[in-house]
Amino acid sequence: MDRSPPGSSVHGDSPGKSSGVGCRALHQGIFSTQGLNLCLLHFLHWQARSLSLWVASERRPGPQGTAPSFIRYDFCQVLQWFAERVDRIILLFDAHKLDISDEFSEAIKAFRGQDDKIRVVLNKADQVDTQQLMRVYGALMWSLGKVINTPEVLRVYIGSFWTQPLQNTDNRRLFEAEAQDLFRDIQSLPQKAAVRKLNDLIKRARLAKVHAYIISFLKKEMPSMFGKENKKRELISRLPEIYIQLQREYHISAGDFPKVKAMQEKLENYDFTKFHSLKPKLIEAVDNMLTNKISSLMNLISQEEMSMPPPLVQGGAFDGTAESPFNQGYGEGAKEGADEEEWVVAKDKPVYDELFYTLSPINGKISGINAKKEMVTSKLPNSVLGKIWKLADCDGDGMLDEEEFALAKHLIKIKLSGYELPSSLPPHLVPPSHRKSLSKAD
Ligand SMILES: [Ca+2]
Repeated sequence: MDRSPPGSSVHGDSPGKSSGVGCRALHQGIFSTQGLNLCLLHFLHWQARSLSLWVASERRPGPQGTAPSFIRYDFCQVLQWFAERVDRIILLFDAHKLDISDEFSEAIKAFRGQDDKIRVVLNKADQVDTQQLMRVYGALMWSLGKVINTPEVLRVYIGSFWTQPLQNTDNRRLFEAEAQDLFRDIQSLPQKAAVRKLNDLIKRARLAKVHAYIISFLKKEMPSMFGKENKKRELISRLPEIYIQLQREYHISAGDFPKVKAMQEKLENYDFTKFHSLKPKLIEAVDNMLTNKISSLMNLISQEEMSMPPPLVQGGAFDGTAESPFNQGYGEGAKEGADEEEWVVAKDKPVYDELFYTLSPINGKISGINAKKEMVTSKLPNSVLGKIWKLADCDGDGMLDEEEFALAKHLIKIKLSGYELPSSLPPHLVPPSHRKSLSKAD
């Protein structure tokens, strides 16, 4: 079995070397797990600054349904190699046949230590109804919780990521919002790439330090004349104790040490007498870097980003719908009526007017107290009603005129239909009689 990292053969140039512009799906490879058909890897790679890895739970048979014959590497090691180098790992699951196989669990375990890079997509969610979808979502979170260790709740994007008509349109708005969230996440990756690389450097520096402690300890323990082989064997079997001793002596957490078993296997092949002794000056230099230099580098990164914000990912799914009526939320909720000449609230105003005159207006305006009596019947929480009040009372006189009241009712309707309220009143919602006074104030 070929255990060398797949860097040159699979991926061509290392991510750091190539220089592309914009986002391109550069590489698409098919890998198989040991004897188990395969997972699909899909790499997004842009601007030499970030790299995404997609792993699908999908398995495909080899030619004519036979097992693929090109199994020549340790699949989990391949995944691990990529996981260390990418900015984002996206796991895809199908909502209509949720199945986390043992192989897929193993693959996820290969991402250990990179858990914070993992995002999950619950795909083809349009093929089940809402009730099933909720059950599948719960089951997925439960299963993933057992294999992925993150302090935060794992982000799962629900949607239907293909171009076919939706089978079940109940959750269309949810799918669109989720897709936008996912795109925004991917788009912002280049901004975080520099910080991530710096974090990798810190991780590696700490590993190198621990390595130096282990190696120099083994060297120190070796006899100068006889019994070298016996001593070596003894030291290898005592490695777990040695780890604990070094942890105490140098105040290093156990998590910074390499895995005992892998280390024991590797040590078999070395002559311990040829190891170097500990060089305190070098350790000092690493410590100095970790405590002082890194923070100045961090400052440099934020300065650089302020003077020249890194470009967002463009192309592919990121192009197209942004400026069209099919952009998410276009013409819906608070944006309804944005491109109409008539005030959108006017449609339902006769109904609102009738209500208005039951609230004892004085000089064409109702008081805050009377407006409140009516508005709380919506059962919206006071925090939301307070926001609506602020938006609706355009002139800020603490009372609502006929139009302001209609606007308040319109905003309540928007909120009750499940849309978000705007943070400030968009021009098309400003009541006609208030438009002039507002523009004068400008
Ligand atoms: Ca008012």
